[in-house]
Order: sequence, then C-alpha cells, then structure tokens
Amino acid sequence: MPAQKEILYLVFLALAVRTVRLQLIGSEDHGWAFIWDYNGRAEQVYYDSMVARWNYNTNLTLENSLKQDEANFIEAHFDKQAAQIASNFDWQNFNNTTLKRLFRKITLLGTAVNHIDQAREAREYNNLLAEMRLIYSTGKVCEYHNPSSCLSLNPDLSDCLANNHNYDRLRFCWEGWRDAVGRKLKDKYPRFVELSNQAVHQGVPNWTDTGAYWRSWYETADFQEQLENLYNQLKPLYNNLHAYVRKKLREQYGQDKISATGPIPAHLLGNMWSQSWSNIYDLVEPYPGKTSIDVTSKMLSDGWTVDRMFRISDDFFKEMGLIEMPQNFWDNSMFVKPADREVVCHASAWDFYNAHDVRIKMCSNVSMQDLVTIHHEMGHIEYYLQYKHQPVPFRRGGNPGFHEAVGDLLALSVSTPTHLQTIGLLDTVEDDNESDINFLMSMALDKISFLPFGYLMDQWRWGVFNGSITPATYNQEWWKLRTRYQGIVPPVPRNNDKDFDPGCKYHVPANHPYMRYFVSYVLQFQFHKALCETSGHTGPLHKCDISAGTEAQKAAAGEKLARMLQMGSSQEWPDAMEVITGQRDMSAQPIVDYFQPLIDWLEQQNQGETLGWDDTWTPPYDCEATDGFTCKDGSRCVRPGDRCDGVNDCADKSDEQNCSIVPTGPTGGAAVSTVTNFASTVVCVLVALLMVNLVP
Ligand code: BJ2
Ligand code: ZN
Repeated sequence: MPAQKEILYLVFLALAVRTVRLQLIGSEDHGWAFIWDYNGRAEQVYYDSMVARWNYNTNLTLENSLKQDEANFIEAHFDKQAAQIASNFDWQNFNNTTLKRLFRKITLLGTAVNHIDQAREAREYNNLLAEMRLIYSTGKVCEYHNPSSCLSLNPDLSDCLANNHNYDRLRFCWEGWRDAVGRKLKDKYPRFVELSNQAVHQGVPNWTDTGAYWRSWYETADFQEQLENLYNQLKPLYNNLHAYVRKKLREQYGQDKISATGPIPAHLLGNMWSQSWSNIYDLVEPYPGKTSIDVTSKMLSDGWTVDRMFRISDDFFKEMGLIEMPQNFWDNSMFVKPADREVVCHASAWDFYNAHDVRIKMCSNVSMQDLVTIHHEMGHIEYYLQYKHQPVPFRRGGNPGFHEAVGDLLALSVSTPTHLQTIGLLDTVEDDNESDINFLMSMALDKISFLPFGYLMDQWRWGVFNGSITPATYNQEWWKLRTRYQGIVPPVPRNNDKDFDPGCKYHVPANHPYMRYFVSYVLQFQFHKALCETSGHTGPLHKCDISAGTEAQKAAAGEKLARMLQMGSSQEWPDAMEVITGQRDMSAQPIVDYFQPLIDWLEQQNQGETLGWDDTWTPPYDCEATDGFTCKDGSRCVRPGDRCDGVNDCADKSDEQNCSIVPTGPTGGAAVSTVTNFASTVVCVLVALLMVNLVP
C-alpha cells in the first residue's frame, strides 16, 4: 500500500475512533465516503492476496505457501480494521438501504479475521487449513505389488473409477484414496473445527457455530426447513433412478455382490464420491442402438483439445449476448495439469477483485464431463465480470447457490442433442421417445444422482460444527448419512478409529461450504425453465436450448440473465430470482417437470423392484483376494491400510509382524499410499516456524 494512502487511512481511522467516543457517525454522506475509500483499498488488498493464493495453488512450494500466509494475514487484518471503523457509524439507523446493507456486510466478519487478537490461534487455524489442503492435493495411492508406481487423484484415480468395470480394481482405487488421504486428515480436523467455531462465535456471538455462520449467507429464516421440503419432493426421483441402476449393476457384477434390496457398493458408480454417475452410462443405457449421449469418445476421435473446449464454452456465453472472456483470462489461466510441479488440481474460478483479472485453474481432460465443468467455472467468471461495477461487499452471488447455478444453467442447453449436433459432437439426432429417454438418463446420471450427496455433505458438517457429531463418531455418522440419503455402502468395512472418509472430498479439507451445490441444482432448473420461456421455447423442457430461438429471443434471455448477474448480492436473493423467474421462492417443480418422461419410464422399469434399501446390508468381500490380511488366528480380516501401521488390529498382533516383507509407503500402510515427501516437509517446516513464532 503506498505510504501516502496509508497515512490518509490512519487519519481517517483516528478521526473515526475519536468520534465514536463522543457519538456514532450518523452522516450518510460520510458513510458513502467511507465505503468508496474502503472499496479502493479492499480491491488492492484482495488483489494482492488472490495473487499469492494463485501462485501457491498453481505451484505448491514452501516459499509460495509462506507468501500466501503473509497475504492472508494482511487481508484478515484489513478486514478487521475495516469492520472496526464501520462499527463507528450509526449504520443501523441509515435510511439508504443499500448503504445499510454495505455496512452490515463489512461489519460481519469472516472466520479467520476474528482470530487476529489471538495471533497464535490465527496462525494455527491457517496452518491447519494449509496442511489439510496440501495433504489432499498431493495424496497418492501406490500399487500394492509395485509401490514405486503411484496414482494421483487427477487423472489416475478418477480415470480408474470412471473407466473400468473390474470390481476389485475399482475397490483398490476407492479404498486406496481413503487410506492415503482420510487417515492423514483425521487428527487435524477436530482442532480445525474448534478454532473455526471459536472465531465465528467471537465475531458475532449470535452465531453459535460455523454452520450457523454459513447458513446466514442465505438470509432465509427457515432455510433448513425449505431445504428439507425440496429434498423430500425430489427423493422419489432419486429412489427410482437408484433402483434401476442397482438392477443394471446386478446384471454387470453379479447378484452375490449386489443385493436387490440393499444399498449399492459405493465404488461402482463411476465416481470417487458416487456424486455423479455419468461414467456408468454404458452400463445403464436404456436403448442401446438409439442416439447415445456418450460424446467423450467422439471428442477423442475427432481430436478435440482442451483449448477448444474452453473456446466452445466462451462462444456460448457470447452467443447469448453475455460478456466474453477477456484476453487476460486466456493469458493467465491454467487449463491443464503442469508436468513439472504439484498444483491443486480441483477445478476453480478466480476473481482477483480488480474488475479485470479473472482466471480458471483446472487440470482439464478431453471429456464431456470436463466440458460441463468448464461451463460451470466460466459461469462463475461471467458473474464476476457482470458485477464488477458493484462495491466489493456486493461482488457475490444473490446467494451462494446462485453463483453455482450460472454455468450449469447454460450447460443444460449445451448438453441437448440438438445443440451437441451444432457443435459437431453428435452426427445424428433421432427425434423419438427412445432417444429422448437415453438423453434424459444421461442427464439424470449427473443431476439426480447428485441431489442426496449435495444435501448430505453439509448435514454432516453442520452436525460437526454444532457438536452433535463428535470426533469419535465422525466416520460412523458420515456413513449413516451416505447410506440413508444416497443408498450406498462402503465396499469394504471401515475402521472408524482410523478412517476419516469425509476428508476425502475436497471441500472438507479445503473448507468450502457445500449446500450451495444442492441449492444450485434446484435453481438451475428454475432459471432454465424461465429462460426457455423467454427464448420462445415450446414443448418439453428437456428439449430446450436457449440459444435456438431468433436473435431477438436469444438476446432477451441473455439480457434477463445479465440483469440478475449484475445485481450481485446488492439485494436479497428473492429480488434477484424475480428478475429471471418472475417469482420469489425456490421450487423443485421445474426439475421434476424436466425429468417427468424419465420418471414415468423408470416407474415402468422398476415394477417388481424394491424402491429404497435395507440400511443393514453390507457387501461380501474375500479378504485375501482384496489385498486384505487374515489374522493368523483367523479371527478377522485386516485391510491393507491397517497392516504394519504400528497399531495391533489382530488380537494375536500378527498384522504387525513380518512387516519388512510387506511393501510399505511412509505411512506403513501395506497397499496404500503416501503424501509426497514434499508435503511432509512443508508441514514440518510450517509447524517448526509456528513453534518459534517466525511466521508473521
Ligand atoms: C469443480 C467445482 C468449485 C466450484 C471450486 C472449489 C471450491 C469453490 C470455486 C469458487 C467459485 C466462487 C466443484 C462443481 C459441482 C459440484 C462440485 C464438486 N469447483 N470453487 N472460487 N463442484 O464451485 O467451482 O471455484 O466464486 O465461489 O467443486 O463436488 O465437484
Ligand atoms: Zn462452482
């Protein structure tokens, strides 16, 4: 920050603090002056911290980690000061509602900020978060019989889950990731939760815990009740899809491995977290031989590149009259995984808060799924570009779910067979009922399969934050929710003393809230329906491509969307929703309408099947054939991660004997994994620095 500006700022601060002793500042003109002054400074401070975060996330070195810490610290300090100055204003009695809202947002502090008075806890919180993210991002699973050959989540383990139908190989990849990552996070998470709750509670005593703070962003008093209602309306769709997929998987893997009335083994659904089932489309395709919506193979055979996927996405935004990606986006983004360094591969969109610099970081592969993810991330960027004129505190979505819905909403049009044909991804499009069902199945495998997962992630975290789920029951409670909502079970028994399966999903160690995605899966269909009407679409909702109308119709739809995006969070979300949909409530009806033909078809197919599942069923497994170790006394099967890990799992201790002949990673896990030495080094150095207080 330039010295002169710093001085002006301190003068302003001093005046404000002096005034408060006499009385709160009531002048709205002074209020606006503060806001614009704050805005300029916030842009600078946030820009600096985003640059430091970007540099670290795209090159996980110790040096970059320390720079990121420093930038986080400066940002937190700035936020805290700004909140203190803002509280010297009598903003609660301001007449101008926009000004009042801006002050409210500046005074409601975020988590890390409130620790600044206790520097030690602030550092501990930041270090824990950094360690957890690093463990996740550098986790590797090494082959049981070839420990020097190790698999990363992206692309190796994701490909493993997506592309093969070998029950045991799938189990190896699924279990290996949990052994590699979850177990290392298990002891860190409880302290993180404690510190996070402390921070939030100190900031605003009304917020009893971090979950309450996260929910406050929705400004909806009965938010949880509304979510439950939405979920209950959508449950029959999921149960029908689940029963049909279970039937097909029984045909593929055998009736001994999958029960007709039980939950589905979690590793068979094509995805590490069973959250999207698109990758098993080939196993469940309703009408083989009719138009197949499996376009990845076409992309590969036609030589599609990652760059082309980003251009196609950008073209769609442009076609709708929205803002195209600026040149600096193309220059600065990271589209593919670099070969020469460790990075955080989980895809993300970045706003650098200077109304200019926006980027995507993604380890993209050529596939239909990644094309949809690119639209998802570009939707975030579009929001950033549309609301860049807003003051910093309003540069947010109408609510967090709005931000998540934008790119997905456009991808709903891009994914229609007619649109795929226009971009060269489908040769022929048959217009008949059977092709329609194929298409709806492909969409349901992504959208309907996600709903219970999107709903349960933060059911678990809210329980953890409010203390109803304790560290001793983290893993049990996680699986209770996974079985209750998703109807899935682990393929091999979990060791609840050691496993921490929720930590194996990015958003837990990275501490990103998740309910926004559930909300977004509802909203995106509401927005789609409304924009389809604006763009002149008639007929079934699932056939709508909002770019298919006349130029004027397309422009009208794009303009409506842009108008909502430009509002950012300057007004409560029902106002933003009204701009697009003409009404003010969340509703599950459009998603039900969209899938109605498939629901009817599934109900027919599922005659004679049991909808739902018996929570007590668990899959059989052969100990030795699945890399397990049978205790010498035959009493139990020890999973590979438990073998030679320094803990006696067998009563006769045989799992801890003859360890030198078992191929082990640094954890001592037999079949499993290792966080790279680099990660351990960073963590050790960070801890050492913390102990001697060298980190600023
Ligand atoms: C792939 C996607 C997130 C997202 C990333 C990581 C967490 C936040 C951001 C934010 C955006 C913003 C993701 C997609 C659907 C389900 C979920 C999943 N990555 N984030 N900076 N998804 O939302 O884009 O980019 O401005 O808030 O996690 O489970 O894969
Ligand atoms: Zn997103």
